[in-house]
Amino acid sequence: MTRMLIMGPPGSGKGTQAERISERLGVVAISTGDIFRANVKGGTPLGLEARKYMDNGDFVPDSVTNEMVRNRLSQDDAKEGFLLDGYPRTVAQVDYLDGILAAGEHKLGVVLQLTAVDEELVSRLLGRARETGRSDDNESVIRHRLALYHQQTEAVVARYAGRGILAEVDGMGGIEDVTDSVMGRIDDVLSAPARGL
Ligand code: B4P
Repeated sequence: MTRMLIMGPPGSGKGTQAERISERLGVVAISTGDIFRANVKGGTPLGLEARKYMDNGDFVPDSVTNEMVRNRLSQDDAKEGFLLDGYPRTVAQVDYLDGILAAGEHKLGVVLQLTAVDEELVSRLLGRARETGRSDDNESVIRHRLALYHQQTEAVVARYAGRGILAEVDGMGGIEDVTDSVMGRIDDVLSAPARGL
């Protein structure tokens, strides 16, 4: 079992691929976006707070998100390993996750980074908007989410690249092809010597 992250701009296929990796490796996939959406739907205090940010495409504040992730990672199904989807998105979240992992004497095994060009991302998300009507999938909000990714989350990717655990995967192909590439990259990184699992 391993501890992994999947990162990438909105629409790059994080949630799509996380589900498939989870099935293949038998590791629990935890999406911060899905947890927020479930809370919004349930009308919980966390959902009411998160909604103020999500509808505009802004990040939910680190204090709220970090606490939520800490609670989720303490549950039994995440004790032996997990695939975190959509977290961390800021360098402060990286520091916080480092603290959680260090407290359990754990390390990340691999950080997957899906890449795709912005115009493809916008087109995928507009497609999803037509199918599901997700409230943050309209063009101006999508472009704001992309800008935030470039401004804040690329620095997170750089941090993990500096640690030698980043596995970049081209997300521009079809879903099945991207899954094959992702699984190949996971094998490469996890079979390399001296990786913390
Ligand atoms: P997320 O739920 O993570 O939303 P997302 O970035 O759009 O990714 P998602 O996983 O849904 O989409 P995917 O790329 O798989 O976050 C939503 C919001 O929650 C954020 O804006 C923020 O407000 C908040 N939030 C979440 N985490 C946070 C954090 N850590 N800190 C602060 N705030 C946080 O897929 C998109 C579409 O592309 C789908 O329709 C899919 O079918 C399609 N697709 C995927 N792969 C494809 C392929 N290869 N070819 C064609 N189409 C493809």
